[in-house]
Amino acid sequence: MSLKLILGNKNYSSWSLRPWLALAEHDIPFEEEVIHIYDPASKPKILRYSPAGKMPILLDGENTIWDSLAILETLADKFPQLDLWPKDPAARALARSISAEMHSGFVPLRKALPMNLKRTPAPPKAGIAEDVQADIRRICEIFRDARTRFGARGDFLFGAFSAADCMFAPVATRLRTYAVRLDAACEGYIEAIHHLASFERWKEAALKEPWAEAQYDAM
Ligand SMILES: N[C@@H](CCC(=O)N[C@@H](CS)C(=O)NCC(=O)O)C(=O)O
Repeated sequence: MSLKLILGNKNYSSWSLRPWLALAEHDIPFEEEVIHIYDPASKPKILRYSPAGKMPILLDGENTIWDSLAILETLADKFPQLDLWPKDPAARALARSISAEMHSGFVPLRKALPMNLKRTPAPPKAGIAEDVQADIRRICEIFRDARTRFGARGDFLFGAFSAADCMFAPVATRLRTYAVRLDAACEGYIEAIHHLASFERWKEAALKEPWAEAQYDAM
């Protein structure tokens, strides 16, 4: 059964990057359609695919799955051989917890440092407020904790590339885009995300997109 991913702009849509990375990094064949999020005419198009009206959306034969984490869970069920979640129960428990934490939290950071792959790396014009600093500290603690406990056999949070890395890849780009100073362990992880062949392909496509969003580009 063929898979199709409906995605927002690759330059800005942090949620869309996550399931795309899981499929692309594992060379799973899929079709994709990018819809310009910030064009008011796009809403009816998105709603034709999903009642939630948000992307990413996965079309899997007769099933429609929306929401980045639900799509990753679906892919983990559908392709168990990929070990999208780590096999070890303790690692799996941590991977699920931090993925859910990323999914439902870090609102100050998300608002202040939006994903913008075209932006030349530099600190945000408004500086970094204390609530955003607190989010950054917690994210780096997550990176260090997972890498120290479970990351020894590879460059990613749990060693091999996993769904947790898909969840944290967008924030890894934000930390670099806004030139946030981090310790060597966190920098090393962010570097590993940027070196993923799939991420490089996503970024190349993002840089070619014609759309610009002044509200984000001004930050
Ligand atoms: N929690 C959702 C959030 C999805 C979301 O907010 N997507 C944005 C793009 S980054 C969107 O589709 N916005 C279009 C709109 O609100 O009209 C997920 O994890 O997929």
